[in-house]
Amino acid sequence: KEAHAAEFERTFIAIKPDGVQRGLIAEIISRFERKGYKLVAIKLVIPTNDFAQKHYHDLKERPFFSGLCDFLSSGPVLAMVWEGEGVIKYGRKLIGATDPQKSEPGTIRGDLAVVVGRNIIHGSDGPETAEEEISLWFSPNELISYSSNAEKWIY
Ligand code: RTP
Repeated sequence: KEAHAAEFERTFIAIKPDGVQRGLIAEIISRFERKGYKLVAIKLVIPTNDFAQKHYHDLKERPFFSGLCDFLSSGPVLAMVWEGEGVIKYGRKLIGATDPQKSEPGTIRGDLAVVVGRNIIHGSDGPETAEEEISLWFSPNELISYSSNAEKWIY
């Protein structure tokens, strides 16, 4: 039972329009699934530019901000919430460094992306942003709590 509190850690993961259009949804989901994390919310959405600006509000002052928001709102984004012990930090590890030129082989960006402006996936960078991003993208009733027999193998 104690394990449940740890499992309850949740992070927001989004496959950006380039990842969706390149047909990488299954590949990316499969890496989180095989690791042993649990999918608790998922939907395909085309965010408005306003919404993209909200999502990236921390980067408002950066020179690439408007291009980034235009890009995020340019097509379908697969928004997800993944749950499990250490999922925020380890999710970032599965994803790899922001710049695909620097991400290690074996990571999602290292294996599947080339340039920083088209790095196919987003993952929350800490507990506060995870909470903030989950509540921006999902309403509480879209987050599914469930247990399965496999749970005895998920720590
Ligand atoms: P993410 O949240 O997407 O995992 O990325 P991050 O925190 O590692 O990187 P951050 O600095 O928050 O940047 C967010 C996204 O902005 C785009 N970016 N473009 N020089 C550029 O053109 C540039 N730098 C960053 C990337 O798509 C990055 O994921």
